Amino acid sequence: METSIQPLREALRNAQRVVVLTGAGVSAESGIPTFRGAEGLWKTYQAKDLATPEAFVRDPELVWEFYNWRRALIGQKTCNPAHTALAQLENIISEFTLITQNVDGLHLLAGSRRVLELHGNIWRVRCTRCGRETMDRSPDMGKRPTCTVCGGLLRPGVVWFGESLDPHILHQAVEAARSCQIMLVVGTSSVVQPAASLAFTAKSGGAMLAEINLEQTPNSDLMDRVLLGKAGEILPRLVEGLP
Ligand code: BV8
Ligand code: ZN
Repeated sequence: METSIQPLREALRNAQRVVVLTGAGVSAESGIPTFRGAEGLWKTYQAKDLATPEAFVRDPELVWEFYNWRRALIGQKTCNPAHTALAQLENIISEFTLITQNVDGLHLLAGSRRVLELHGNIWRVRCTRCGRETMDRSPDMGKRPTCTVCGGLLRPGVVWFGESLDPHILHQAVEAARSCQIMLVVGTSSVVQPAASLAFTAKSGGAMLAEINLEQTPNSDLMDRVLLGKAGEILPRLVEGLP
């Protein structure tokens, strides 16, 4: 397993089709808590009580309290050098796709254009009665926000555990993974499906895989290169000097 940055930079220099798959670690240096790990959200809160459709049916006010808290937090944060480096990388690769599990919208804020938000976006809300979706950046949506069209209860526009991903977005992600030459897997614990299996899709399509993370993950063995460290330090160094 190769651990130096230079061979990966050289490979990127010669690549036409690159996919980057990101997770919460990319936003950690912006001050947004990750989900797993010592200080992860799921250490303090139970995913099944807050991020499942059953939880929302049982106690929508509790679920909204959790999302309002995260909205207020994320609303005060901005992109970090990892997001910026990925936006720069897109400018020098002819076919570039950024697949993110993050719901914070920071890749778009940093200027990334082709972004597939696999798990939705925390600023999106959807009516549980008429299905209407809107963007709403209020930090506090209240305890029981309702649809302005039909009065139905609104829910966060994110994908919860046990829910299917948007098939159109997932299809694009799978196609990009299948046909890429290089996949960078950055700041994800690689345990949530189907996102984690996109690395297998890329590998079986012949791509070179590289992981950037503070630590090894269940997918590390699949990688051609593993760069251990902070995304906000490694990615700017990687992109520096390209093309
Ligand atoms: C689905 C909501 C079909 C949004 C989230 C058994 C086998 C296979 C699958 C399953 C299974 N049991 C259950 C499932 C399905 C389940 C799943 O995968 N569960 C796992 C946990 C076992 N998946 C689903 O339910 C998905 N849907 O499969 O549909 C279906 C339909 C019906 C019934 C069954 C199946 C839907 C998944 C969506 C879940 N939504 N959250 C929100 O409010 O945010 S998940 C949550 O985890 C977040 O969305 C997040 O995006 C996602 C992934 O987490 P990561 O981003 O990887 O973050 P994590 O904290 O884990 O890791 C951070 C990493 O960063 C660490 O590795 C750390 O070392 C690193 N790091 C930290 N700092 C830095 C860093 N790296 C670099 N630099 C740093 N500075
Ligand atoms: Zn409605």
